[in-house]
Amino acid sequence: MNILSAKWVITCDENFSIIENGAIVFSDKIIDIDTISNIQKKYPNEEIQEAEANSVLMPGLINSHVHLEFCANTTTLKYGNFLDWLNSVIKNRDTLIEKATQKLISTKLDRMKKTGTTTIGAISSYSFDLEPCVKSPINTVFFCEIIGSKADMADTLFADFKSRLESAKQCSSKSFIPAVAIHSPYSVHPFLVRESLALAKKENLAVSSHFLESSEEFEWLHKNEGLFIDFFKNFLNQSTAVTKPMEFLTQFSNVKKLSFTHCVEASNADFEKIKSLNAVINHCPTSNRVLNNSKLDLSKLKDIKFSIGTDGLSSNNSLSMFDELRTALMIHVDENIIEFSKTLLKAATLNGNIALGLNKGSLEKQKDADIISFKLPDEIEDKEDLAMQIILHTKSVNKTIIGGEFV
Ligand code: MCF
Ligand code: FE
Repeated sequence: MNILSAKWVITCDENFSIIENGAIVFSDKIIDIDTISNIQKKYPNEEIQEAEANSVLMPGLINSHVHLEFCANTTTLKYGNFLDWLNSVIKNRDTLIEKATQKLISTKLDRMKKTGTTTIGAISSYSFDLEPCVKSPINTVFFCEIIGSKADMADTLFADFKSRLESAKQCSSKSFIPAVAIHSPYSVHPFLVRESLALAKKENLAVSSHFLESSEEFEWLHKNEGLFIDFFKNFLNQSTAVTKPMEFLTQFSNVKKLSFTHCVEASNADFEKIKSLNAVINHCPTSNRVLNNSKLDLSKLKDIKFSIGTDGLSSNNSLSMFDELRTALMIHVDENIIEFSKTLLKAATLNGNIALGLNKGSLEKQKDADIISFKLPDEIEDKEDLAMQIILHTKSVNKTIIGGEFV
C-alpha cells in the first residue's frame, strides 16, 4: 500500500472535484482518497508526507488515438489539404514505416510517459508497433486496423487482419488490450466492416473508426463527387463510394466500447446516430488543423462525450497530451476558458477511459491507480483556475504511477 499527498488533488470525476491538501491511498487500485487530515485519521499507522507547495496529483492522461507506426514523420508529409496529405502518405509510406524502428517507437513512448500519458489507444496498421507497446509500462489498447475497399481483396485482407489480431491476443495482459480499428467509411468494404465487427462483438473488444474527417470525404460518401474521384480512379479503379455515412454507422449497433475519430464533417443526423450508439468522439485538434484547416464543432456534440487524441506524427508535431490540450484550449475560442479547461482535462482522462472501455481516468475508489504528479510554477490565486493553469503550464511530470507501480 502507498500513500501520496499533494496541495491539489484533481480527481477528474464527473463533477471535477478538487481536494485541497489531499491524499491518495493505493495499491494497484485506488483504495481511498480524501483530505490529508482525514486520511491520517483513517490510517493512523501510516506516515503521510506533508503536501509540497504547488504540487498536483491527477489521473494519468489518456491519448485515445495515436498512430505510432507513423512516428518517423516530421517534415515529409504535405499538410493543408486532405487529398494532398493522403497522396503524400501513399508516396512516402514505405520509407516512413521503415524509419519507425522499434527503438524509435520505444523512445516516443518514453517521451509520452514523461509528458503525462499513462494510457494510449494505438491504431496499428501493420503491428510493427506491437513489441514496443507490449514492452512499455504505458497501458495500450491495441487497435488492429482493417482497411481495403475492394471486394476482390476482402478475403485476403480479412485473413491478414485476423492473424494480426491473433498475435495481439497472444500478448494480452492487464496493460495490453487487443481491439479493432476500422479505418474509415471510404476505405473499408462493408463486408470487412461486418465481419470485423462481428468478431469484435463476439469477444467484446473495443472498436474505433475514423469518420468524416474532411469535406472531400463528405462529398465522396454522399455524392460520389470531389477530389476523392481521381484518387479512387487512379489507385483503385473505383468510381463510387462503398457505403453512405449512415449505413456505415448503423453497422456499429451493439458495440459496447466504441469511438469515432475526427467527425469534423458529420451531419446532425450522424451526431444523433453516434449518440444513440453511445460512442465517444476522439477529438484530434492539431490533426484537423494541419490536414484540413478544420475544427470539430463542439456545440453540435450536445450529450456526446469527446476524448482527446494526438493522432500520429503523420498529422502532428508532438505526441504530448499537454501540447494537444493547449492547442484545444487555443482553437476553441467560443468556449469560456476557465470552464472549458475543466472539460478538456475530463476529456483527456475520464472520457478517454470510456472510449477505450477501461477502469481508469479518474481518481476514485476502485479505479486503477494510474496517477501523475507534477508542480505548478507558483501559487494559485483562485482554485477555479487550476485546470486552465495546469493546461497552460505543464510540460512534463515528476512521477508516473501505472497500476500502482512507479514507472
Ligand atoms: O488519422 C490520420 C488521418 N486520417 C487517416 N489515417 C491516418 C492518420 N494518420 C495515419 N493514418 C493511417 C491510417 O491508419 O494512414 C494509413 C492508414 O493505415 C493510410 S490511409 C490514409
Ligand atoms: Fe488517425
